[in-house]
Amino acid sequence: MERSKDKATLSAIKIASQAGIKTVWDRYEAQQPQCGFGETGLCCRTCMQGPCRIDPFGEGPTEGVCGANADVMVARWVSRAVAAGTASHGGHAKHMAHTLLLSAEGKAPDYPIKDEAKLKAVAARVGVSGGSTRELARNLALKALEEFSEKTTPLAWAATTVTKGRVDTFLKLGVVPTGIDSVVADALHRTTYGVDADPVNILLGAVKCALADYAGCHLATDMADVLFGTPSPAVTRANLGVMKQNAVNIAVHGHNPLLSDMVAQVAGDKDLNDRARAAGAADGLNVIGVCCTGNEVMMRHKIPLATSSVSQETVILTGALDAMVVDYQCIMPSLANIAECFHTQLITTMPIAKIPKAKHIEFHEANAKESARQIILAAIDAFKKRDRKKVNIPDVSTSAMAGFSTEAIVGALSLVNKEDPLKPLIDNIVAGNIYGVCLFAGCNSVKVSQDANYVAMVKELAKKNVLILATGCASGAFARHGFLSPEATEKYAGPGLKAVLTAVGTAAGLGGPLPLVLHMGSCVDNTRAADVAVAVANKLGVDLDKLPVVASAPEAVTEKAVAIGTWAVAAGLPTHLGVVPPVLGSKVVTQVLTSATKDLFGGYFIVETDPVKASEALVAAMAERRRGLGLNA
Ligand code: BF8
Repeated sequence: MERSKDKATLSAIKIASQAGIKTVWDRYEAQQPQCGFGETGLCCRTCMQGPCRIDPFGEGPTEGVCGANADVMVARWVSRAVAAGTASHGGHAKHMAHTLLLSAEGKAPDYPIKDEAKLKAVAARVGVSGGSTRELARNLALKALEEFSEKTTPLAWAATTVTKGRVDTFLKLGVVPTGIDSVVADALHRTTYGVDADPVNILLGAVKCALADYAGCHLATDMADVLFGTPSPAVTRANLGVMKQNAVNIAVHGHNPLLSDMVAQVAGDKDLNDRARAAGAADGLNVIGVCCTGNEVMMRHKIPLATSSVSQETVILTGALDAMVVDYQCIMPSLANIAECFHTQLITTMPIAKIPKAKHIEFHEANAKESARQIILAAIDAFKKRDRKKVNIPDVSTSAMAGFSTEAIVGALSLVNKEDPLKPLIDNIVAGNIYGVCLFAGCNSVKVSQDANYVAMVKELAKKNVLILATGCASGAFARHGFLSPEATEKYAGPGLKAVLTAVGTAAGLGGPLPLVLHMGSCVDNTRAADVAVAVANKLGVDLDKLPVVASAPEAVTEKAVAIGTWAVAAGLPTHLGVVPPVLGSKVVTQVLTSATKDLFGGYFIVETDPVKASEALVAAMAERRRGLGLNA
């Protein structure tokens, strides 16, 4: 299997193999064959009487030492993965809320409220009031922090952001989350030794937890917009070619814009750029993004996106990266070993995410600019040790337009119809010019040829006039392959979709179409796409499970992706996975996830590794919804 479809990634892999440096692809090969029990979810290590395993072909024991059968083992894995994902998004969101509180109390002067309109809109939505901006921000931060405690009322960030129909469904099924952290704890409790042994009940608990994940993601997005501004479309570039030979290259990698936005801001400082030049970097400082935090600064500061996810090591392999600055989540520990082969300084910044051999510069919100300055000075120091003979930056980059927040999309549509911005979108869905909407989300997996599924599926769906939205590393994949551009619309969109994207793009003053794929941000920003769908559903007076809207994670990897996929299904969306999750060992769990959830929530998982067949399945799901609405299919 070709390791990647991305020329820049392939070039970096070649450098690694010539130098005898092991990358994620080599480590994956070294793991082959991977354990068949684990691959089907039939390995249990919950207690110390194990490990227990069940033969998926029915030979040997059919239950573990405690009596847990295949269904219980697999359901437990799903639930614990969702809980870990929820804890991650929740931790990110809580960090933002604490910083908003510090900002409101005047204890974090580097984080002023940048978007008062968003502050007011979010506060009004969740029922918070306050006189001055600071008072309002303080009350909103306190309300946000309450979302993590045990509550007796539904989470405000879930209940106020979905349709009434969804709330009714969640109430009926007993899956209304009542405290992000307490729901995570509940999921861990019920799946520990000797608690919940009913696989369906465990899975309903997982859904409840996933809905708390949705609230956490939404909260993180709202807080980021309040503190850093709501994104609007901006053109920048993507892929390894954005690194500069004659600059101090600093990569920000991870998730929370609290760190990356500050590094991006401080990198504009004249004194620091002069210091970089004095060290021999004629072009000064060059900040580049990796993974989700790369998406955050791409949208708000036009910081170019170097790469994402599975190819994160390649940025160091160019030999031109002076500092890799990380916060938390999706950061491979291998970065430390790869950095050691070069002059690159790996810098960890968060107390919960240290890596042996990295330099730890703890990031403090109270003096964030000073923390960012220390980080940049460390990068300049590392630059002085750069070995020019090892520099090999692939000359590969593409133009990419990013930053289609919900507000930006509605704003663009309002240029077509000022009184009723959603009308053009709905009219075009009704007329079939837009057949449906597909949100691409999730990661890049070493288990498939990097980006192959994304590239094949976007072409298939675009020619069928499907409007494409993207977040996270999905948007990174599309950026690196040129799909976040008007040229891609000209080349790949079906006639109806092209006409709509051209009409809106022209009205927005672009002089041509909108990009083929609308980049909506990082993984927590999947809730921006949900907001658009909810607004359309409310306007049509139907629930989300009636809309021709689908989701796809063609290369899902992380527990966070499991949490997001689960809430997408609970929100009523047919949701495609292009990598088989470890659930096939249980007929019950497989049946619930791919079929029974359709009766309960309207949404369901479609597992299909072939990208063309996956596209056909998603189009079929949209056709079913269109027929249900009485539209041409
Ligand atoms: O949260 S898409 S590899 S970077 S988990 Fe991670 Fe997956 Fe990328 Fe962002 Ni999302």
